[in-house]
Amino acid sequence: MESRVFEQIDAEAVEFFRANGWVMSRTLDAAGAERLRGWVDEIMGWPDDEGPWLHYREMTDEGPRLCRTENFVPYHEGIRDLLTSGPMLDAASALLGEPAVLYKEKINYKAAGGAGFAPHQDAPAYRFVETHVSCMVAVDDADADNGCLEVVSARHAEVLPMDDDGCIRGDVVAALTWETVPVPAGTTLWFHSRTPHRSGANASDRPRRALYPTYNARREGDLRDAYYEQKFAEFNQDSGDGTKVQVSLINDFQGRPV
Ligand SMILES: O=C(O)CCC(=O)C(=O)O
Repeated sequence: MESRVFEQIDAEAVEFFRANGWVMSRTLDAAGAERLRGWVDEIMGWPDDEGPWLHYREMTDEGPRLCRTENFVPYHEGIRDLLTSGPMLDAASALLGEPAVLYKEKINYKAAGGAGFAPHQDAPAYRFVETHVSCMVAVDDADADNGCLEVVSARHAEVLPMDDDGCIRGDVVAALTWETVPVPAGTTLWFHSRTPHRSGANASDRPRRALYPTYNARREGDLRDAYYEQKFAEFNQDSGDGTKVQVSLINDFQGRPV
């Protein structure tokens, strides 16, 4: 599959997305990508205990590293504007075919030596909503060496059989055709919530940071607050067995606990 980058989410890009379950668009110019890197540096420096945002860490051979931050949009104006208005919101609406609203957001940092994600679809981890689209806005260049995403085209019609972790069952994974999708900094890879995806560990000495907003159809409600309330309630009920870094409502993250 040719990894064409659309300049914007126009009718042709929507058609590509509907057929394949993913599409790439150029979201930021060089100055915008640089600004985003600065914003992500700021968020990485936020303290653990001074806000409702949540930092998660994983153990790497170089020691503990941030692997994810979530629930930061209310506290960062630049990223809030980027994700909740203008071209990003318009693109999400075009891909959903109706007005969109931000459902949740996260940054995955994937430091050098950071872990990857098991093959999964996102839909089983979402609550309250039926119609959603996510994307990865590359903060740093993402490539095969530092653990870019791999996707399966045209398999977004249904939720595939899962294992006990809520990830795609091994025999199904083996039968799918996986494509590696390098994403240059400032470019966005949009994907359907049932598009199978996975990523490898970061085997390079460069970080692979990426911003992941998820949008839902506005007609289903503005459910961002409800999502985080429910997620943290489910985390509190089941904090896992300590062998995994619990970052999601499914056990897709392969990082080592600190
Ligand atoms: O950032 C990655 O490498 C994969 C992210 C992902 O699939 C997830 O966070 O669910």
